[in-house]
This record gives sequence, structure tokens and C-alpha cells, in this order.
Amino acid sequence: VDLTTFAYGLPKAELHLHLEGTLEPELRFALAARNGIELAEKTVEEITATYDFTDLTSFLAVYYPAMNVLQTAEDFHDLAWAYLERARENGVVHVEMFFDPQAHTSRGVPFANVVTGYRRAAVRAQDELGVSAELILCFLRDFSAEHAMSTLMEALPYRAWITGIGLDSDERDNPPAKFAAVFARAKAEGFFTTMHCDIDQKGSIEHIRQVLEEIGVDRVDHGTNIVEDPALVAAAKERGLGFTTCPLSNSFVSEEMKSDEIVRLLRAGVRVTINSDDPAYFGGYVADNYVALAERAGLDAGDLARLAVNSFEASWLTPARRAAYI
Ligand code: ES4
Ligand code: ZN
Repeated sequence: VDLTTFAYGLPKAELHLHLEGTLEPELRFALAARNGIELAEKTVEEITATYDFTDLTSFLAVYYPAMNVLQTAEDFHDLAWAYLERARENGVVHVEMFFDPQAHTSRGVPFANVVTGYRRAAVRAQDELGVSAELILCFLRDFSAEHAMSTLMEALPYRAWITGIGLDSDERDNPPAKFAAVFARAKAEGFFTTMHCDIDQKGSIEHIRQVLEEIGVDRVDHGTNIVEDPALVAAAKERGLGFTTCPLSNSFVSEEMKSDEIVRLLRAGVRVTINSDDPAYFGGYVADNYVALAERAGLDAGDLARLAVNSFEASWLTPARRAAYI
């Protein structure tokens, strides 16, 4: 078989996927109609014409306003369900999905609508698709640490439905250390933890150092700039720390795909994984990211299989459930 067919068929876990980043233009129109919302754009082409991002800021400026159509639990269910069907077609058998409750509660949508809708889709995915789906609650790092803490408190009644806690949105001037107390509390509550660490500027290595040495996360989202510091790479390898990289996303919000960094980590034996980030916005779902990286970096089927094994090893499945896939 050709490498694309192989990449699609390869059983894999997806570990870096923002549910709000799976909102395709067609579903946005359908939800707007259902909720009586008038959109400025009238066609799919008018929407996709706004997807000319050059950096994270220009992406987030399109991303957050698009979420206004998400209001009821049914809306959140329908969004997650559409993603889970696409994920299955991409060979995904397990997924740990980010969601951003503050992007919804801050515009008046109840936390319960968000979490019950997403949870219903996750349960349905196991029953109807054989895909296990877990939720990771992310804090918006451009909101205050106090807002993150109150969001964590709001989540505690839903503890059984939430596997991990993450940190996303605008990283500039919002270092990991800003959230040290809230992540300490999350760990005390028994959540797994991860953080986005992707800023492209001098000093980005300081954010990676903070997540490894001060926060003590279970995984790092992006984090490819760690290649700048061989001692940190060695520490990450020693700990078996997972890195969730996103090639197509990088080619939008960074200068390039960062294939050199990803492959260097792969060859060094670091637990690097391939993911789609915001597939509705960045031109491809997870198997498309495997293919794009393979084409850019000259990877073969064996490399892609290693990346898929890494995705299970870096997952938060129990050892018994993980063993079924490796
Ligand atoms: C995101 Cl690409 C990216 N970076 C930071 N936060 C995000 N949330 C959704 N996509
Ligand atoms: Zn992300």
C-alpha cells in the first residue's frame, strides 16, 4: 500500500486535539441556524477565506469568535461526535480531547452544557465506534490564575469525566509558572497534567524548563524547542515524557512545520507524537499530519509506526489498556 493508505490505517492515539478546533464551516452554519444566530459570512468559501493565519494571535482572533454558535449540550455533543467520526476514519482508536470551558462560560454558556455534551459524545464513541475518548480541561492562559482556579472548582463535580488538565491560548507573557498553584491543586485532585509550550521567541526554553522542573507535567504540548537544550532533552527522554507535536498547525502558526525538530526528537528516542491540534482550521486531520510530516522529512512506514506506538506510550491509558494497542 502507499504511505497515505498506511498512515490512515495505522491504529493510533490522538493526544493533542482541541474540540473547539474541529468546528467545520458546514457545522457552524447548521448550529447558527438551529440557535437563530446570524453569521457575517454566508458561504463556506467566505469562512475559509478568513483562515489566512500568520501566527498564533491571528489564528486565535478567528478561532474564539467562531465558537459563539456553541450553546446547548446538544451543540457540544454534535461538535465532538462529528470529530470522533472523522478520527475513526483516520485510524484513531483512542483520543484525549482538549476543551476550553472558559471560552464558553465567559460568554454566558453554563459549564454543565459544555461538559455534559462532550461527555455524551465520548460515551457514544466507545459504544458505536469502538473509540475510547477522554476529556482534558484546558485553562486559557491569557485569563487570570484565579479564573483558572475557579474553573477547576467548577469541574470537580464532574471529576469522573475529566482525565487531565491542560493550558492553552496565548503563551506570550503567560508563562507556566503563572499557573503553578492551580496545577498543584489539579495534581492533588489526581488529574494528569499537560501544558502548551510553543512560544517562538528567545526564552522559550525557559517555559519548557518551567514545565519540566517546576510544574512537573505528565506531558508537553508542542515543546519541540527543547532541542535547543541537550540536557533538557536527556531529562525528558529519561522520564519517558511525551511530546504532542502538530506539523500542519506549526506550518500555520509558526514559520514552518518544525519537521527537523520533530525528527531529531524521534531519532533521539524521545516519546514524540503526531497530532492535528485544530484540524478544521489547519487543513487536515491526524493521518494527514502523519503524511505531511513523512513527505517533508522523508519518513518511511516504520517511522510512522514508531510514532503511532509513541502515541499509546504517551497516552494516559492504564497500563492494561495500553498493552492492548502496543
Ligand atoms: C491553539 Cl494552535 C493553539 N495554540 C494555543 N492555544 C490553542 N487553542 C487552540 N488552538
Ligand atoms: Zn494546541
